[in-house]
Amino acid sequence: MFNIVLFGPPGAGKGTQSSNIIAKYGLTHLSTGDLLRAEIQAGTELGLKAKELMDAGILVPDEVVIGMIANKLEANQHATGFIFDGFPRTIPQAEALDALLEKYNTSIACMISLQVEQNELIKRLIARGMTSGRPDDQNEDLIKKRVEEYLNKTAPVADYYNKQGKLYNINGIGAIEKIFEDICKVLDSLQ
Ligand code: B4P
Repeated sequence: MFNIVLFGPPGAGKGTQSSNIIAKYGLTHLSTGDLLRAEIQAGTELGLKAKELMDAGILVPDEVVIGMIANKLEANQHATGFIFDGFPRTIPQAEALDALLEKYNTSIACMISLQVEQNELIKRLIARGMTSGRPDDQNEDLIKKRVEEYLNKTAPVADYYNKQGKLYNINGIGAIEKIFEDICKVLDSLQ
């Protein structure tokens, strides 16, 4: 299995680049943001609880997202590999992911970290909010709260993978195709 973590602040281009990576490398996409939004759409109890937190720009509890990922891994044991998009977002999530993958005799090959500065993130998410209808993209204060959550709780996850020699920083500003090319160079060198 070839497993990668796609990492970056809200609006860095994770969802955007995931689509490109999946199309080229045939990996199975696991986006905790998408999984949570599907729960909200389905009106489940989990979705109702998650919605309150997501609409406030706050991370949902670790055990909730870890449980969702565990179920997906079990259901896709024969995949050629996974792209983890927006997960792990905390150190306990990263530790849980390593333990889960070990159960299936596999591991993370690399973390691709998209580097984008805050003003650009805010600009992108406000623009997306105009068409996506996503409640968490609707105003600048809320977006700043998400970036603050990222800086406090998520940014340290990069160091976790750096210590394992698996962190690759990629400039996330500029043409989507150029950023994808830079990502491919890393992925091709590891396959
Ligand atoms: P996510 O769904 O992961 O959403 P996101 O951080 O906003 O990033 P996304 O991937 O969607 O955006 P992208 O950068 O592609 O999370 C939403 C919420 O769910 C979190 O706040 C949290 O509450 C909860 N959650 C999810 N996972 C969790 C976890 N593991 N633990 C706890 N809570 C969790 O794109 C943004 C915009 O930029 C797009 O409009 C795109 O077109 C544009 N764009 C992309 N690349 C560009 C480029 N190069 N130039 C210009 N624009 C670009």
